[in-house]
Parts: sequence; C-alpha cells; structure tokens
Amino acid sequence: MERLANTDLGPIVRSAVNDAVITDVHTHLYSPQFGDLLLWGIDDLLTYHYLIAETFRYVSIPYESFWAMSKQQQADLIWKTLFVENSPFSEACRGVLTVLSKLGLDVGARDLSEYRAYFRSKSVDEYVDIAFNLAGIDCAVMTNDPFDDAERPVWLSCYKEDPRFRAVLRIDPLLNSTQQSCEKLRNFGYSADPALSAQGLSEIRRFLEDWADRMKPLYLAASLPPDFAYPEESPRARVVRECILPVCRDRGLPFAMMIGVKKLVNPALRLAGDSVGKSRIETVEHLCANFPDNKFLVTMLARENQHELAVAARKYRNLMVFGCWWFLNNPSLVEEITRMRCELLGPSFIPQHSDARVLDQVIYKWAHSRTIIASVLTDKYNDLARTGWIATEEEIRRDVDNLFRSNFWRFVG
Ligand code: HDL
Ligand code: ZN
Repeated sequence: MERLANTDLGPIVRSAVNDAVITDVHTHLYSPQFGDLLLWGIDDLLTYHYLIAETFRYVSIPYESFWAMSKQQQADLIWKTLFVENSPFSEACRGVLTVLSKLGLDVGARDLSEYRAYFRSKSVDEYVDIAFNLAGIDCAVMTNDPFDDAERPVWLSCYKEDPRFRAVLRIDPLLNSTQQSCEKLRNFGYSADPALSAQGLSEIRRFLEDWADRMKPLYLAASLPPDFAYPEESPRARVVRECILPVCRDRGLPFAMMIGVKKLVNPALRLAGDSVGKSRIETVEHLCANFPDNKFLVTMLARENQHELAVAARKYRNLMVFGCWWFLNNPSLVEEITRMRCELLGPSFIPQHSDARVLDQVIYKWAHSRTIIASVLTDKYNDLARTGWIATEEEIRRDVDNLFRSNFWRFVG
C-alpha cells in the first residue's frame, strides 16, 4: 500500500495536458479575411480593455483624452503606468509578458521598441500560425455578429471558410434590445416588427436561418444580464421561445447562454465598462428541463453562480458547462472552479475558453490555464491512485482530450 500512497502521476498528467490539442470554444478572434477586425501585436495586446480598466485606476486624465490618443500613445501610457511605474502582476499584465516570453523575446530588457520591431517583422498570416502553434490550439471559435456594420460586409461578399476559425452566430441585440434590433432587421429586408407579431417572429426566424446558412455556425450565442429570466412575459423571452430555440433545435445547434453581464456600469470606459452580477440559475434549470430537445452551452460570470451551475449540469444532460469567463479567468478562481467541477462532474465539462480578443492572447491564456488544470487533474488522479485505481497514460490522455476538445465537438454534433 506504501507504493500506492507514493504514486505521483503528475509528470504523466502534465505531459498529457501540455501535449493536448485544444479547441478554443469561445474567442473574439477573426480569420485574417476580416482584415483589421483581427487584432494582433504588442500595441493591441497593451490596449486590451482589461488593461485600460486597470490603467484608469492610476491615471487622472479625462477618459475622453485617452480615447483621443492614437493606439500607440494609449499603449505607451498603459506600459508606463502598469508595467514601469507599478509591477505587472495582475493576470492581464502577466499575460502580456508570458506572450513576449513564449515568443522568445527578452522580457528582462523591458524594451517596448524592441517588441514593436519584432511584430513589424511579421505578417498576420505568418503570425496566426505562430500563435496557434505556441498556444496548442487547432481551432478558434469566433464570435460573429451580423448586426456589426464592420463584420457584416465580409460575410455578404467574399468570405471563404478558414478551418482554423469556425463561426458562431451571436445575437445579443435580438435579445437585449429587441425593439431596436427590429429596426435594423427591417433595413436588412426582414419585416420584423417591435410588437413581435406572428409574422414578425417568423421574419426573425428567417433572419436566423439565413445567417445560419451563411455562417455555418457551431452554435448560436448571446451574453445576457444577471436578471435574465425564463419564463417571463418579455420581448426577450418571446424571441427565445419562438425564434432562437426552434431554429437551434431544427438544426441541432446548441444555444450558448453567457449570463451575468452588467453592461456599461461605467460608460466612459466603453468596452472596459461592463461589470458582473449574480444571475438566476432557475432560468437555466427551466430552459434545460422544458426544452429537452435543445442543447445549452452555459457559462456564468459570477463566482457565486459556479457551484449551482455545476449542480444543474448534473441534472440536465442537455447542459454543457464551459469556461472560467472574463473576471473568473484568474489563477485563483480557475483553480477553485475547475477543482469543484472535477469533483461534481468528472471529465464531463469544458474547463476553459480563452475569450481572446487579440490573437497573441491565446498564447498566454492557454499557457496559464494548462498549468492550473494540470495541477488540479494531478491531484484527482493521485487521489484515485491512493485507492489502488491507477489511471493509465492512455486513459489520462483520453480524459484530457475530452476536456480540451472532444466534449465540445460531441456536444455541438
Ligand atoms: O460577451 C462576451 O463574449 C464577453 O467575453 C465580452 O466580449 C467581454 O468584453 C470580454 O471580452 N470578456 O473577456
Ligand atoms: Zn467573449
């Protein structure tokens, strides 16, 4: 028994996790065909909205004067404030340094001009391969918004599918500003009406069908506020019931509900101005229970919702929990949440997504997450070994592949 007590599967687990090819199930990346919508390089890294929010904790300049700066001027201010005048140990700051380190650049030199020179020497197509290889991902699932005036023309003209970037039909305006989005739909040629008449709802379904045909999305998605409720007498609930769920069910597409965003609590911060609120797990339970032919990918933004979400996943096989999202994507919380999910769900969940907005971020977000997830899994397999159940390397690699890829692909069908 002594031998069992001292079994350490850590090296095998770490090797399996480090070798794992990952499908990144939620990002804000774009294939290079979308041009400048795909952000990459040191100045996009430094002007990530997480770092903008952190910079305004120190600087007293008016928000508008920051927004009037060039991207390089903004990056210079952020570098000076968060990296030079203060130590960059926040997760978003450390991430920038992990990227530079993984690229083989001299982080100790602390020389922003040197880093800028490196990125000037790269083309975006070359750099996609560099970033994907360093991150160990085979596919980045995008967030594609037909209501976005910059993105829509690409889909309507020349888009050629790139297997490294798969599409998602993101429809926040339909659910969070339903009446206003009907106006936009009419401009697109769909006679949707704010009263959501039967004809209007049918036209919203036609809009979804047309874009699902065009994008070939892996799932439909929306971010939703903390008070998202179903059932409810509201335009949102009617569009969910009459449009989203039927279209998803008929096409076998999951509906990804990303719940808990308090939009623009500080509007002056723009994209950095959103916050978090505790949400209603009863909404998730009701939808999973009452629409058994629909599949639901769910991530929730509040730490307080994580335990009840994992318990809900034990009740409904049409519920797939994914990711440590946004304000949860920090080592202490990724550790806590992943450990709790392993204990409640075994390997039947999707532990992480990067949410990367800047291509380079997949390098750090996955490096950081792999380390934590490997550490949690090591404890779990070593706990098993102490009972005499020693997982083989093949079984460990099977489980790791399920967590990082196959659970997702099986669930989206
Ligand atoms: O709604 C979302 O998909 C969120 O991820 C937001 O885009 C948010 O701004 C973000 O980037 N979080 O990481
Ligand atoms: Zn996101």
